[in-house]
Amino acid sequence: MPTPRAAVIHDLSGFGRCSLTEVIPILSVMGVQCCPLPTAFLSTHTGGFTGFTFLDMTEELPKAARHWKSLGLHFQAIYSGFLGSEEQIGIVADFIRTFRTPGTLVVVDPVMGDDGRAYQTYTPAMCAGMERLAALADVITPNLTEAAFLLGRDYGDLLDGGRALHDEAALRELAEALSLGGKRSVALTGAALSPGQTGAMCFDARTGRAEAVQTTFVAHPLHGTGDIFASVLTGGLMRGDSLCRAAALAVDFIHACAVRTVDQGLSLQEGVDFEPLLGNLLPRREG
Ligand code: PXL
Repeated sequence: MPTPRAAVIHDLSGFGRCSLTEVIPILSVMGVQCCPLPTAFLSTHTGGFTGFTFLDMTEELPKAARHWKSLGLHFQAIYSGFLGSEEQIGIVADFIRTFRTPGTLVVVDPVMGDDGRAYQTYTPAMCAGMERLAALADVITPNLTEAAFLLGRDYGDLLDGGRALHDEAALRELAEALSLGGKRSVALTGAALSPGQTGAMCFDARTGRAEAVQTTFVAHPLHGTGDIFASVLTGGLMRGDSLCRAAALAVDFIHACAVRTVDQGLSLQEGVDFEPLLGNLLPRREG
């Protein structure tokens, strides 16, 4: 079988483990060839750092896409995450329209913020644009903050003052509401059915059903887990796993990485210590 190929549209942050420094190793170990389109180069990620550098790659993206088109490249998946400017919304949307074929899997991780707040480099216009980009996706992977932004709801109201946090029916409704009437699949991250758990609520557009996947919650500040989740999910879907199975693999992997990160005593800035555990994602041997 030829190695499947994915166009991965995320930033490259030099230190702190997120985006392309997670996306590429994870998809590679899962048997996918990654073709990166870096949206920006940063010295570090923006969570818990000040003074980071930021090189906006907006002008390069259409040029690289045109070159790829001239080469006749095809992608089994297009997977986008953190964007560097408002203009990139339209550029990534054009990329999807240009390269999508009937079999292409389009995953949009609508990276915008966490804990009720937008990330430092995200403007309100970018958040509004992300909703339009996400409308093109087969699968989206918002956290609860991004879910609130996509639905145009107040984060506090969405969680019903915290009550919705551990309410399976409320989380199921949220995932369904994000599916645009069942047209796209949703893996809503940070969905906890009880205080000691965490995981995802998955609405699968193929079955029309929502199901939760859960693991034990590791109470430690972690950065870059959303990128790990969406990357493992994309790798799982590309090798034919169902949404729920791919999400369960992602949730279990993040749990193992979180335990290791705590054991190593790493700070929020360092990100999640995932590299020694990449072998957990190797393709399963049948028989
Ligand atoms: O993990 C999301 C993310 C991606 N890229 C950069 C970030 C963040 C979150 O803070 O700062 C640069």
